[in-house]
Amino acid sequence: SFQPTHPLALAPVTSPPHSVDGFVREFLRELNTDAGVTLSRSTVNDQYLSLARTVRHYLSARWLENTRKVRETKAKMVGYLSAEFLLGRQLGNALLATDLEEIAEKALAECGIDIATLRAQEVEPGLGNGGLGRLAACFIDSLATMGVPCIGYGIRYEYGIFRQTFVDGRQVEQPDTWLSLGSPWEFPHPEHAVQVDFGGHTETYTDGDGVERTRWVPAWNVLGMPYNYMVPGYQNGQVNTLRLWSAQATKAFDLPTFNSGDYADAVRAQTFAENITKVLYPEDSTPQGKELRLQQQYFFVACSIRDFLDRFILDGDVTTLPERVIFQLNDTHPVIAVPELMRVLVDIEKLDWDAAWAITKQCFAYTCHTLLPEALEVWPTELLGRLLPRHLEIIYRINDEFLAEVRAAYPDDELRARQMSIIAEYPERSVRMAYLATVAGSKVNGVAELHSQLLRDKVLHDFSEYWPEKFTNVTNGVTPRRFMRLANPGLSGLITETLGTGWLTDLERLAELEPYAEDADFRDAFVKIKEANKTRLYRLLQARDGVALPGHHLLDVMVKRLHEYKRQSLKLLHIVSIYEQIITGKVALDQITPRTFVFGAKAAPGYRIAKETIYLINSVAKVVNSDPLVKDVLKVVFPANYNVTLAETLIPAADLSEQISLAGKEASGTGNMKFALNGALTIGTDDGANVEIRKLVGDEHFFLFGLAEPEVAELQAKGYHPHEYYESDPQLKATLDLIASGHFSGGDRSVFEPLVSNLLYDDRFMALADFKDYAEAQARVDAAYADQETWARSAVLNVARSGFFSSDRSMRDYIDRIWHTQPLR
Ligand code: RUG
Repeated sequence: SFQPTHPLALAPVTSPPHSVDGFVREFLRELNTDAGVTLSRSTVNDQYLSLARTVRHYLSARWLENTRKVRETKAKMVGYLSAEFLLGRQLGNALLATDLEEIAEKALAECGIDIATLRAQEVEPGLGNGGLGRLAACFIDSLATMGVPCIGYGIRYEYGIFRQTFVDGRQVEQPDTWLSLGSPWEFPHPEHAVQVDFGGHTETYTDGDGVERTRWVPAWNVLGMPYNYMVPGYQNGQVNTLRLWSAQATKAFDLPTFNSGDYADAVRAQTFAENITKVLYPEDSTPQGKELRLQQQYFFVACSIRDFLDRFILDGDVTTLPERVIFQLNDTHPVIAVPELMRVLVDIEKLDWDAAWAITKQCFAYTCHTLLPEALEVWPTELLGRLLPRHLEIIYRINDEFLAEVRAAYPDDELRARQMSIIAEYPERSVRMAYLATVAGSKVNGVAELHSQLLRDKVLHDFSEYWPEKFTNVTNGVTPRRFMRLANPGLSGLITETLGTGWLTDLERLAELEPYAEDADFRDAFVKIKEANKTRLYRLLQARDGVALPGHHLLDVMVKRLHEYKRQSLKLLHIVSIYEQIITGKVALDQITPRTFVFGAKAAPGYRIAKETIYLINSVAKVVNSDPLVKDVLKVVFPANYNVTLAETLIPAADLSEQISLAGKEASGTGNMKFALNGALTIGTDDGANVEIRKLVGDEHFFLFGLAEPEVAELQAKGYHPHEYYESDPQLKATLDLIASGHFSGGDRSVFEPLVSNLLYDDRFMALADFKDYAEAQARVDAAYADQETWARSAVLNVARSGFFSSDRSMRDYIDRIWHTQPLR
């Protein structure tokens, strides 16, 4: 390695001074020398980029020091492998982590700049779909805050989750060009590019020691280009790394072809390679899309494993790997890492199979995030074998050895062996990635108590019987730095005034707020903050979407991905039901609790029913919002493009949090935690982490409704007939009839017929079965909201009793139960 001689180069790297003058100097230097403009000629974007780079300077010294320490002390690291990291905006978090908020604001004000304008300039990196990706972002924030060495590995998608627009009420996807105005938070390292192979065939050969070996003869390859991001801990001087990979062609440009005039062909290899990291989770309903997705998965884990070995196993002794890393598999997307590590250890490092398998089993742990069978990935062996022939061979051998163990443990139970096989034979021969992860992983965890129990009892039942000690639960959590301190400065300020500092990194301390639920002054202050948060939201929605909202309504919010199991349609039935009762005179206006309903949801581009549901929500909103009869009591708004940035303004304003999935379908949910921590009350089913929220906040501060999971299973078994609910419940009938009548589609009865029929004759997620109970629970919400004092008391108690849902606690659980890593001293 390079040995510097200059004394300055030998001294530790230092941060710029923590002062307004120091900050101004750094900022202007960035503007002048990096952006190459003077302040007076600079654009808002120049200023934003320079501000971001300035803040980066304050993190760099600690980052370099951290990395050095991890290498030197050979500390065991968490390698968090995730196809998604839904980071949200970086500037606010970096200013908070470095304790530079005030200094930066003053410094910019002295330059004549309002920092709020620059904050608004940042485009969030949308490198995730929803809960799973946001969870990964919360986890790396917590690990940095706890000083636990971690490297996050993922994909630098050129286009993240699509930007949702509505055209005549229908979702239209636009590309998310998050990189187009510059990306000041990343550090590209082309010199550390890694080659990743695909295709071809395998062959056997005998090595110099007479050992028979296999080698992979790939057909093509691409380069993985790393981009580093700093992951700062909260005001603790710790900075971890997130390393995202971008695909590039090995030979990007063919000059002779270009010179011959075939310009398109000259860059064909480049276009082909770059497609791998072009978009987040491309449509997988076509065979091409599926193949691309497998390419993405292999691409990023192959880069990451190579990178970890090169970077941290400096003496080349790969047998020490389990002492240096635990790779956490965030869902099945990175599971191809298992055969990849085996390939590296056996084919390249020349370990014998058993030694390699012993190492591999210690290096992985697997988190499952779902119970829906369709979300458990399987790869046809035809595809996997064509793209990764050596990996398929390795998977077959892992499976053979595993099934031999199973057969030995359960002689005469061939059915069990078949059920547990990593290879499924029907409807086509394929690899069950969740089973592979379970066989290889040292631990398998679900993400909430109920989910982990259902994993053990149902989805992975045979495995949990065979390896009971392998299974554990870690309930999800969210980072209070972003979702309280940054998103809700008002409430955070009140908590700090009341409890002093320290609660942001020790969230169980929120319990100390409990007595203040009885303190009228505290409740008053709390309510005023909620009102101010609503005003802030309404201003934003006015500016962003042109909607004007009344300040005094109960704010009822349902924000999450659009999926049938989450049951946005049930929420909609409730809204239409109230509306129907008003317009038919069944209830008087003065009996209605004025409510504003907010939806935020993206539907997967190829998910037809989900997109139709969006259209129905927008159509109902249009009719309800323009009906003078209900104008004082009902509003329905659906701001387009719900993302982390919007969540940060929406959640702190909400009164009511809608968590209404069919019991047994939502693995955990994390939005539910964010709402409770910001003082919204939950209306919810006994599903996912709702169960734990309800237990902690108490039944009287939570509106429970709906079938419990065993009841769902029972109803399913005996045969569910949704139209029977329609026929026996006049209000449900009237509600569905109103939708079917064309009332929300300009009289055209055909528009929503497929949605209505789907509910009446299929209704996979039992919205009709839960409708009545849901409407009754909503009536309890109205009654509770009528007593503002009691409501405020409940809201305060929701905050006080939700400290458990910090992602710091989740990380402690992972460390104790799975990783066994230590914080850096
Ligand atoms: O749907 C789940 C949520 O319930 C959960 O809170 C979140 C984080 O654990 O993960 C979501 N998820 C599940 N995202 N993708 C999947 C299926 O692979």
